[in-house]
Amino acid sequence: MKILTFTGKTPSEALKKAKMEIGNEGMLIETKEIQKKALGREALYEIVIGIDENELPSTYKSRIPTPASDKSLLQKESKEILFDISNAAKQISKISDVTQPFENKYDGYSQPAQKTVESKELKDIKTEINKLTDKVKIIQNMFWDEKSPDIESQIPSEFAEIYRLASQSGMNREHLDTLMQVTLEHMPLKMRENSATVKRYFQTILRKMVPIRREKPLSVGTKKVIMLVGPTGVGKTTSIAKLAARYSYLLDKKYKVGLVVLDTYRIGAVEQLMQYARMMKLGIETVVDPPEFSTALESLKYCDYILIDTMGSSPYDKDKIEKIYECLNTNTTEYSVDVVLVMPSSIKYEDLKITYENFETLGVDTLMFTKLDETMSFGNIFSLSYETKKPISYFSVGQEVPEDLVCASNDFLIECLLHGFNRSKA
Ligand SMILES: Nc1nc2c(ncn2[C@@H]2O[C@H](COP(=O)(O)OP(=O)(O)O)[C@@H](O)[C@H]2O)c(=O)[nH]1
Ligand SMILES: [Mg+2]
Repeated sequence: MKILTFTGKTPSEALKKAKMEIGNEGMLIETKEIQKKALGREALYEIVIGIDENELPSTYKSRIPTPASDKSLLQKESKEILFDISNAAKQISKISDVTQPFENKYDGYSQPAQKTVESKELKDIKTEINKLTDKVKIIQNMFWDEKSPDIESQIPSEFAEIYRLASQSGMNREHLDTLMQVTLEHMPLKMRENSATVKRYFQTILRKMVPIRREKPLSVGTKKVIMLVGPTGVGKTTSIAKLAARYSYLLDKKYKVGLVVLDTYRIGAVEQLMQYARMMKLGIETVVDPPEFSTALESLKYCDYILIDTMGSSPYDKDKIEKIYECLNTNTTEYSVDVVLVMPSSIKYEDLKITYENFETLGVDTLMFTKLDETMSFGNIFSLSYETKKPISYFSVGQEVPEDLVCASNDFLIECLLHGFNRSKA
């Protein structure tokens, strides 16, 4: 047995919607006025319908939100209680005709016919139903999350699926609450009626919340210098190779690309990039001390794109960051350097934030997230860019050079966030 709710400006409008959605089967359990008519505001009624799951049209079944899987015990309990309610409701309908199969029985503003004299048996059943209804409400609220008392009371059932997806995505709790708040406040009432329209609206809000820096073709005569910074092992060198291949031969226009390796650790660690440079026949310069940085850029001035890889190893990247900072600070060339902070999407939001704070002093322009193929949840990425207001420029979705690189787009990130990473959609 499923308990469904429908809303409308009048009870009969809500009933019409119910009929359109689930046909004539089902039983009217309750009619509530959930919003009083006021100046400039329509009244809002909600009707509660109980329907046997087998009688639900197949098109409707698929739209009923499924609660979180890890709460299966609660689900079971909830189902049993719902079943009890419907059984009790059926008994009442037999005894007193209070709840009726809703076909042709209720089509106006007035409440359903009610016998004035109630038998003791009927009263007992009603009390029982009230108790069970309260229990269902408690269980429904537990499906949301115990930690968010303010938002949970406002979340309508149509939001269940989207709320579950977002809260399982690793998104920061406060961001999720803001997101739900904004969605609830701004969503037109008529869009709230089913989970499909709720989801669409929610996706629109998500898209607007996440900053993205789209790749633009270089305008004539301009050059771009891009430096990848970030912890060791996140995929900077691999990404430099992917970008180098992209700019030098994968785009419509073929650009001249040069590489710089800023080696703050030990000579020899540059070999990985040297190999890529040889394969792609690209100029490459190595910088060990900061004064060499400007010289390296000058010697690659024939290039349209100069890509700078940084490496080094020290606890919390402190020495490395200081050295990079010095290079940027003593840059005497005409080039401004676009600093891209590279981070793996496989670590949780709190760790991403610590990494960001470590590298923030370098004046981060954009964020690049790697290893999207190694994670199932993407709310951490969303939350970091939302929190820092730093746009995302690229995603790395695997180890293969050059193909596993995706230019950032809102659609791609939101798709990952709600449905997981899908290589075919990259
Ligand atoms: N699965 C996966 N592995 C990656 C990705 N990007 C880089 N890697 C791997 O991560 C390891 C470290 O990469 P590297 O570019 O050397 O990291 P760096 O220390 O930041 O320069 C290598 O084994 C790469 O193949 C990615 O998007 N997905
Ligand atoms: Mg490297």
